[in-house]
Order: sequence, then C-alpha cells, then structure tokens
Amino acid sequence: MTAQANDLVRADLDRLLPIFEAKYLLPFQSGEAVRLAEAMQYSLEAGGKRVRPVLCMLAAEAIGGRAEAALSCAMALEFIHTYSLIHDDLPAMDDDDLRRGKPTNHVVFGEGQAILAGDGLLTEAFQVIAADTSLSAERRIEAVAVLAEAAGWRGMVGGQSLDLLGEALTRAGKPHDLEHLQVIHRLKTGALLRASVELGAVAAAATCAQRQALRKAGSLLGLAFQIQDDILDATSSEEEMGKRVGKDEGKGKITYPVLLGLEGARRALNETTERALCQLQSLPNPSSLTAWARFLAQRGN
Ligand code: GRG
Repeated sequence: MTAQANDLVRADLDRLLPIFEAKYLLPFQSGEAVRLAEAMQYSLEAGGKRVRPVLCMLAAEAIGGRAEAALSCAMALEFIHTYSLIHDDLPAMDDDDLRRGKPTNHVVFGEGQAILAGDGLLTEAFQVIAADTSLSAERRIEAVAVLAEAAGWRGMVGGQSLDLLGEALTRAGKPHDLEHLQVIHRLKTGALLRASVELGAVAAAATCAQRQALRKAGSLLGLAFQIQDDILDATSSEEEMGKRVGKDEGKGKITYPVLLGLEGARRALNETTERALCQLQSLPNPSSLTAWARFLAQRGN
C-alpha cells in the first residue's frame, strides 16, 4: 500500500471509530440480566478491528451518504460478528481459550452464559435496526432481510455447518477441493462481509446499480479476507494474531495455502482483491472504501 493510502485508512478510522464507539454499548446499559450484559460487553470490548462496521459506514459514504445513516447497521454487524466468535470458541465448536489476546468468553463467564451472550447479541442486532427511527420503515425491513440472509443458515451459520462437516470428512481421509472450500468461505466469512457493504448501501438509499456493485465487491472482499486469514493462520505467531495459530494445519484443515501453496494463495488473494476493487470504480466516492479493502488484504492480524 502507498503511504498516501495508509494515511487515508488512518484518517478514516480516526473519523469513523468514534462515531461507532460512542453508541455501540448503549443497548447493554439497562436491563435486569446484569451478568449477561457484562458477558456481551466483555467480548464487544475485547479489541476487535471493527472491520464490518467500518466497511458498512464507508460503503454508505462511497455512494455519497453519511456514515451516521449506517450506524445502527454497523452496530448490528459487530453484534453478530461478536456472537459468532463467542460461539465459535465454545468447546463444542473450535474449543479455543484465547481470542484477541484475552481469555475467551466461556473461559471467563462459563459455557452457559457464553452461549446466552451469543444469543443475546444475535437478537440485539435485529432490535437495534428495527428501533432505528432515522431509517424509513422500508429501509429497516430491507436491512433486517439482508442481515438475516447473511447471518443465518443460508449464510454464516450454514458455512459453519459445512466447515464442521468438512473437517470430519478430512479426518476420514476425504478432503474437499477448492470449489467446496470457496463455498465454505463464501458462506462462513463472506456472507457477513458482503452484508456489511450491502447494508451501507441500503442505509444510504443506493440506486439498484450501486447496490449491485457493492454487493459484488463485498462478496469478493469477503473471500479475499478469508484467504488472508488462511495465510495468516499458516504464517503468523500467536502474539501477532492474539489467538492460537496453526490450528488449521494441526486439524488437517483444508485451506487456500494447503490447496494452492503459500504463493498460490497470495496470488488468489491479490486477484480476488483487484476484482473487488474494479466493482467499486463506478461509485461516486470510492477512494476510502478502496484503501480500506487493500488494507484488509494486507493486514497482519
Ligand atoms: C458459530 C454461528 C457460528 C459461526 C461461526 C465467523 C465464524 C462462523 C467463526 C469465526 C472464526 C473464524 C476463523 C471465522 C473466519 C472469519 C474471521 C477471519 C473472523 C475474524 O474476524 P476479524 O479479523 O476479527 O474481523 P476481530 O477480532 O478483529 O473482530
């Protein structure tokens, strides 16, 4: 990335993160289940990069809208992302004790509360959009539909299911191929990243063509993001990632580096990112979203 693009990413984060940080914990400040609220906030505040909220707000700006218009969608995306990490770390799933350099939710709060913290975050995501009266009723319904498709069994949850089944097949000596890996990545990681840019489009009243371009770009960015995650798992240290690494290899998991080698995976990452960026060129104000997409493809954790 050029120094200029790096500066733009930094300036955008300095501008957008305070908008997000000022509001995203408000839904958890009142209510009777105080310990559960603590569990949800623990993971929300554990130091995530806020990739999805930033993508959502930048997508709104890329079509000439305001970041603030996309705030409830940005919050909802981070709630769903955080729920997915809490549940993914559970003993029944990936059984991880470290996330973002901190003990995982179930290690601190116990398995029962961690499951409920995930459930609470998932449902709060829809609540926060439904209650956002700054969006028209039509846009709220549209946003809820986009998010439900991306988070549910046709998206992230379905991808997680295919991934778990794929691990079992690999253990049984029947590993899947690149085509099947792409399906898993598209659903498990890609769907929520695609929804991140699409929700920015919905919140900022995109035209049909703008929404289509952002949806395609989001889909490719989601794949690129996961390819980089596969590469990082194979090449980074635990300190750099803030989580256990090398687990993919340890489990014999099929990933881009396993199927294509590291160089092949890097080539696929670059090609996928460039295809995503092509989609953005037709938008009125694509530079910040473009810089952020390049930054994500080169991120170190
Ligand atoms: C359990 C319902 C359910 C779904 C789990 C998304 C997911 C499916 C599991 C999370 C584990 C994983 C490796 C997902 C791939 C996507 C990914 C790289 C997540 C990490 O996202 P970042 O880098 O995380 O945005 P931070 O910590 O920065 O928020």
